[in-house]
Amino acid sequence: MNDKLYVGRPNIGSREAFLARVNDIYDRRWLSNDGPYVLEFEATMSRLLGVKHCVAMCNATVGLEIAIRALGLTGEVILPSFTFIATAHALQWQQITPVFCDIDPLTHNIDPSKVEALITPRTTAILGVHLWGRACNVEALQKIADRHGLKLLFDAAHAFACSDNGRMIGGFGDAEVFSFHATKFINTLEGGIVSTNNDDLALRLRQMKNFGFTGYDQVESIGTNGKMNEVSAAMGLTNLESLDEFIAINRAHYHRYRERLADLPGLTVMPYDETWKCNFQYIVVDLDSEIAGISRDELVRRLHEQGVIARRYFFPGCHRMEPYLTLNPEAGGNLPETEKLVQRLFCLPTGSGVSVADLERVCDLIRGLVK
Ligand code: T4K
Repeated sequence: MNDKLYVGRPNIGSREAFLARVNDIYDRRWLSNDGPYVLEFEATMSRLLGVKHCVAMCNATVGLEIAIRALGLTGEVILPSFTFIATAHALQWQQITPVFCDIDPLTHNIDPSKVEALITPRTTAILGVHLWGRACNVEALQKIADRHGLKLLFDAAHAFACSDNGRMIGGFGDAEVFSFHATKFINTLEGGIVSTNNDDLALRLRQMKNFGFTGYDQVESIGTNGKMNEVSAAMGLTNLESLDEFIAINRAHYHRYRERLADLPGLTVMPYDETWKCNFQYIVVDLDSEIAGISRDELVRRLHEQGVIARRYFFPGCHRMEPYLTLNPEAGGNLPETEKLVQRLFCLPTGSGVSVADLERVCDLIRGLVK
């Protein structure tokens, strides 16, 4: 298994630093419930993102669910279909209808010009996704939200250490939700944070992730268990010590992929705007199969045969997965750009688990498959 190359292979920092922290956890016997490492992780995140509050969670899906609840969302919420299924599930799980909006084919993010037509009296929010770490058109979405009295939430699962122009992602809208899952650029094994500049919202998030407790034996509202544990925070703090190194590796891999695959007909490695801060976490390839002489799925299949586990993120789009397909089988009719893109894109392995030699092998394989 280990000789295979996976998209999503974790970046891991110093073993010694992590184990030293785990030793501390043993000594302290403080394992969860706002332990010292979780508090340090939250404070570090607030500083890095330039945001007032970062509330650590057990994962981003639960973080989204809690943020949605803490913001009082109901009815319908507008979001892209071109995202990981968790974005839609976090709404549907709470009986809120996800209303899928088409994307901008250049940015792959929700297209603000298509949002207003989807607003109904039941709409309570827009949920943007900063896909691949590239910021949504935050300004346009905020204007629409303000005009219609809607909340604005961002799924920033991919966007840690990324910026929109000069501002770090983390302080936009009412709140933003980051993932630190194993496959993410910085991981806490499993984990996430919700970031916000709103004091009241931060307090509600903190209470909701801890069963609604407001003090010993005192529960004032419904809550769940969304807490991050100490080992996760220890992993996060350790990995953050290698943040610059991980970005440098990702950036170098990205440039090498762009260089080696530049001349292939019908194939483009998606560009990042390097005037913005960027984690280069995903190497996203757009394939025009007619020009390339091979279909996307055949190319991915042939790579898998050679042990390169490329991924068709985010195929086939949430609207074609259940329960959304059954609830609205016609949704695809309003999502022409999404429908096109899900047939064309795939992701290649990168990160600190991929060596330069691995990367050259992946490029050689692709060069041999595309005419
Ligand atoms: N919103 C967005 C936009 C997201 O992308 C995600 C998560 C979320 C919300 C929710 O965040 P969390 O609740 O997870 O914090 C994976 C991840 O499980 C998922 O977290 C991530 N997005 C998504 C993009 O990728 P799958 O279904 O592709 O997982 P899986 O098991 O196929 O793993 C992916 C690859 O990673 C495998 O090829 C092997 C490799 N891998 C994985 C793990 C866990 C490793 O090499 N080592 C590992 O420990 O969803």
